[in-house]
Amino acid sequence: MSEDRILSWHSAPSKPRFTPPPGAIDAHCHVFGPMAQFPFSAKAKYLPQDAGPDKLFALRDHLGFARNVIVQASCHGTDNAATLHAIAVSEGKARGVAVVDPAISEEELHKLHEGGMRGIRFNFLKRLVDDAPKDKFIEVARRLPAGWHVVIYFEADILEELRPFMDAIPVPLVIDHMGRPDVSQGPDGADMKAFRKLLDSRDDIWFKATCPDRLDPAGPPWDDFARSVAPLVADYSDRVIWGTDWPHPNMQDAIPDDGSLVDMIPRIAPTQELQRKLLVTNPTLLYWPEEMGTGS
Ligand code: 0GY
Repeated sequence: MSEDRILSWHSAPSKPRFTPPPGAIDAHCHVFGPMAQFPFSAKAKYLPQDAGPDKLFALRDHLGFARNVIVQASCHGTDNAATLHAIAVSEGKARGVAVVDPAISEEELHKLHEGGMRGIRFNFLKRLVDDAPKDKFIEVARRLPAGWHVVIYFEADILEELRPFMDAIPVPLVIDHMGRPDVSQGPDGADMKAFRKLLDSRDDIWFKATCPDRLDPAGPPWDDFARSVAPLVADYSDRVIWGTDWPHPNMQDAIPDDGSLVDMIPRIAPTQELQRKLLVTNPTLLYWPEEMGTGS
């Protein structure tokens, strides 16, 4: 294995003190490769070491989770084979979010649905993708299979610029990592205020209360993240989901202990009712809606 391939995950994460409720879903994680079977995209902006489904599912069990939502990582471009493979070998315990060429046919979208995908992701981070064509994204968002949603990944400084684009998407939106606010500003800071305004503009915008490791430069125990995010989870408790972000793409310098990430959950969702919504009810509604009797 080449030394140039990035290792971004903790080799021996601690056992969390917090026990997730039965049926808990890690709703934001990825797989990388294995490269020999699923080569990375020629356009990949990072070249990670293999982090396949066996490792992901071992971590799921170690952390006390029941299921995963696997988000296609940018290093695999628009070839979803690695993610589909992971879903296929999960024994029904994973579903996914795809990244597609906006020119994808209805037939291919249907195949992705059959393979367990329930949404597509639009990535606006310049360090991860070469282009993000808004008009083409809107076009494909208009012809997604029934029940699908769009996941959007952007940084706080382009939230306002993206508002007309997001307004034009006719299916539910799920915002990765809350649009990466500066959590050192606190719960009433400009970034959190702008994000709340976005959530208030539509009742079908969901978000991931994820990635203290990415959003809180002070590092563990991620106090700024906890104090900024807890009020958001309390105020929008029916629209928030959670995930580890394993294998933490690109996090070479501050690789988080996944057990410590799980121990953040009671700090942002202090009651059992909030924990159930965050980890079970809300992600089930998005990814296994047939279990809620609301769709397929
Ligand atoms: C994340 C964040 C990142 C990477 C990706 O698809 C990806 O490569 O999502 C990042 O580098 O910020 O959510 O996994």
